[in-house]
Amino acid sequence: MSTTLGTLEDLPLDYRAALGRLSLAPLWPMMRNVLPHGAPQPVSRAHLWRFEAVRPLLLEAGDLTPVEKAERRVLVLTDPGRGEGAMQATSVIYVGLQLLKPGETAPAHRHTPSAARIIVEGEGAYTVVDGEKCPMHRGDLVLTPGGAWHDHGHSGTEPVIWLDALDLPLFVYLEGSYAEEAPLQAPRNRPDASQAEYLSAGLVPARRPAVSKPNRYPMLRYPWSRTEAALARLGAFAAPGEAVELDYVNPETGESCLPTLGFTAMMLRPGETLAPPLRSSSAVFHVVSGRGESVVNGERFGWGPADTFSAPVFSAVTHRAEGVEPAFLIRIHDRPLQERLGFFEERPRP
Ligand code: GTQ
Repeated sequence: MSTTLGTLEDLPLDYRAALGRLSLAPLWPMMRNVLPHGAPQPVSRAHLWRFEAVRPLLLEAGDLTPVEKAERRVLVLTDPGRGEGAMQATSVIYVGLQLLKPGETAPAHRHTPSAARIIVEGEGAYTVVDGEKCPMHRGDLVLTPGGAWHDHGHSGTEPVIWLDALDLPLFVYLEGSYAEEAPLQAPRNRPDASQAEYLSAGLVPARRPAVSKPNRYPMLRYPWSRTEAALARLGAFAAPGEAVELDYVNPETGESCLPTLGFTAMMLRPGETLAPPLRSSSAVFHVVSGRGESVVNGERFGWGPADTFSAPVFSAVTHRAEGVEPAFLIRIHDRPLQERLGFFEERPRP
């Protein structure tokens, strides 16, 4: 049943004025804005950010703005559907490209939103997360969960660039976003948990009864070398057209590695087209290596290494690798949040 609802213009001017004076508004003229029929009507628009176009401007920011004047030297990937300066790529997902030059440090802070980084270019940088020093190599995923202290440093010789993903837009919407600052952390003198405790699937450190406080984020770094090897092995035995995709999870619980954002690593084999169902979640795809093409709601994005593109909620997306090599992508999405709120869904493609 679909009735045509009354409009604001149906109402006498003096009645509308009286409502306004009392900070009131009629629901029915705005009902379909907030409750459209059948599916949400996203404001976000799919977009491709080419790394080779962003990179020179990010390096220029390195000359224009000292890191002390930036705290974090980042160019934000802004959703064209929301106009200039939007601090988000989709409803929930913020992504930005961050530059750290050799010898620079970005001071310690912690904030309510959660973050993760995907390393794009350069060697020698590291992030210290609650005292754990996480090296950053290309393709690594490094978590900084909400409330965790983190600072960045760089002991290499070339600029380092990484992609930040945060659930910042959600926290801003909730009026829950703020940060605290502190001096640089003294890192513990031991390798991060991915190199000391969680080296092999199915093996976790034996739980000691004396350890009373469970660590909610036992592993903060997911080295790309292992992810790529695992994908190659999975792909070797997957049927053609079957998704070769691995979920980044908390190794102790199997749950998403952050509360609101999820991450998967995908391998697209040459010649195969991947056409997942429509999903109520939004996504940002980052190309770790390879070339290919994705079609998002009919819009064609040809991509290569280090490019990033977005897909709003319920997008129809297809991916295809080009050439003879597989392509590797990381998908950032907000399904964990939607599952926690009880409304995540998938629908068949039209
Ligand atoms: O590196 O801590 O892109 O706090 C935005 C906010 C990066 C960071 C961002 C941040 C950071």
